[in-house]
Amino acid sequence: MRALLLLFLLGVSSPIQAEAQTPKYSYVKLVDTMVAMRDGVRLRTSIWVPQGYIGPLAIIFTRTPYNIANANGRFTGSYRELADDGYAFAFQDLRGHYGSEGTFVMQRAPRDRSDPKAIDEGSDAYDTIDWLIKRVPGTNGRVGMLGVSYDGWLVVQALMDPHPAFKAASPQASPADMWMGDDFHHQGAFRLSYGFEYAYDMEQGKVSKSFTFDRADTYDWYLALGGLSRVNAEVFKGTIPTWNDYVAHPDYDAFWQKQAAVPYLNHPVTVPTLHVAGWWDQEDFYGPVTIYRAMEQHDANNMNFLVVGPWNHGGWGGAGKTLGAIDFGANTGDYYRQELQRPFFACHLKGAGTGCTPAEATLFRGGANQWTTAARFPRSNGVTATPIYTSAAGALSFIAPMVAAAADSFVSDPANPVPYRRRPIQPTYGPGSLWRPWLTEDQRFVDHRPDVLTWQTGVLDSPITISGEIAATLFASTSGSDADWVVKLIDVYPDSLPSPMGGYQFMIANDVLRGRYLDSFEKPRALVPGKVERFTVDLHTQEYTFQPGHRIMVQIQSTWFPLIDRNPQRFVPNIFNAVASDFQKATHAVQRSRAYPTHLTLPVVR
Ligand code: PG9
Repeated sequence: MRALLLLFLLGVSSPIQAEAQTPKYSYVKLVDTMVAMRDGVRLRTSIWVPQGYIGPLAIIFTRTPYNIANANGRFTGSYRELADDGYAFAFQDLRGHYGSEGTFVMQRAPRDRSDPKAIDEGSDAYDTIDWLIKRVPGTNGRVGMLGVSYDGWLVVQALMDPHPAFKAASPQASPADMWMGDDFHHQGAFRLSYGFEYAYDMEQGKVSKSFTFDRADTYDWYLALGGLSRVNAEVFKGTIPTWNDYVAHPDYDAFWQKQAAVPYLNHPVTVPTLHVAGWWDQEDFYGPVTIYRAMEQHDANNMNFLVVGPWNHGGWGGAGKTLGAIDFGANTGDYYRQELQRPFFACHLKGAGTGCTPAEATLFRGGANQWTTAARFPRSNGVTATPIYTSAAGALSFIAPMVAAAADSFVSDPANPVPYRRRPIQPTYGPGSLWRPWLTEDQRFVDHRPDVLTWQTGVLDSPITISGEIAATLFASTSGSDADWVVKLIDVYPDSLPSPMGGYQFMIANDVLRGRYLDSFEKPRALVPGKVERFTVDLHTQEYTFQPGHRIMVQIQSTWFPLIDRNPQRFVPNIFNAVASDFQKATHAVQRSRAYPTHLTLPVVR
């Protein structure tokens, strides 16, 4: 009855559908309607309310490119604790996808504020919040937003110029910068399989559809492509706008800089915000931590908080006890949703409880398998930046090398690139795909390869805990004129454990740098064959304990395929235009001498 009344007041004619069930409330779809934005484009929006709830409702709002038709599934999934508390939930298809009008633009750059007619995802969020509080009767006028990944990025866009009724935000796994560290590139290296498959999926039509590969193992398919120039010549034929953008903007130019979130968050934090990230997020780990850190610069009123758990992309929506073969000992996802997310929204949106200000940073410490908190992240006290060096005979040591000249070298062959995960590599989101947990895969599947260099410590006799930023400093050369550097920090489990965990090589930090960006991400340059250069590879942050009985391992390789496209190893101005004959074998050498001490810098907790 209440739902019928609200529907009448909203002035819309869609039929009510009693669909979703949650343990505490049944949610009914109050309305499924088109909401007009400031430029007249209408976005499909649905609102769900709990039957039998007494009192004014706060609104939780999620925008998505992934179709709101089945949004009620969230009430028994990742939103179940929130659903139990009773909210009006609003869901909206963003422009140009599924039920919404307008044009979809991948990661639409924030609008020019001096143009009153301009729109962006932030203005769409603003206009919708305005509509929600004016048109949905019986609410308390407070709106929260949350979402994972693209949906999380849409929360961040709404934070750039927040509506006054926007009272709590949780951007989760939001990308920050698609060239620097999220889905499409990492430090200049193109994420081929994701960049190709996701762009096709989102842009071949208004409704998502996966690319059909004619090979069972996409490693074979991508290798047979030869140079990336064949993608438009033979596959996409210019029809996928995001692919055309990759080709037109191979370097960190204004196109990518304008899209990156951080410069637009350069104002005091006024909306309490809970950022969420997973240490083993295979898509967007760089983003949430970067956005948290940027907003923290403007958080005089302590409204900005971070949670990082032992999760892959969105893993906090499930139990979160295991990821791949790794067992974290407790249901960390349940803990997050119940103990952090639920109280945060209840406090800010309903004035209930004390969850408004969680710890500044709540971090799950893998290895020790426990939650910790920090007053700052990265921590400013109790951590020493400690170099660990590559040494002779595959040793990894806290003692700097003393030899005058020494190096480890390998031949990197673009015709035989190192797979990033065990083959066959299924389409990213295809049936049986092992994409989601791949960052936890046992790295033994490649460590015997001649093009993967490995160094490890002896067995540790006491724990080593790290917390904060990890970086690799490589003194390296190539016989070619361009090279990629992939660095992996690994926890090697004791051999005494039962199989498959005995000797398991668990990667805890990793990333890639495309050598041509040695001096500048905007202006690539050819490397001088044979010249030793200093390359810094950002391995981002971790909170982790290497336990006694374990070893610390570092691997360096130059290919990670087809996660990362192959570097031709001969400098060409734009790798997206490369043809098969541009690719050549090269010998790479990683130095380990007094003058050139290749090392990782670990944030060791004292
Ligand atoms: N990782 C996905 C994505 C987000 C934003 C842009 C492009 C891709 C996602 O899971 O939504």
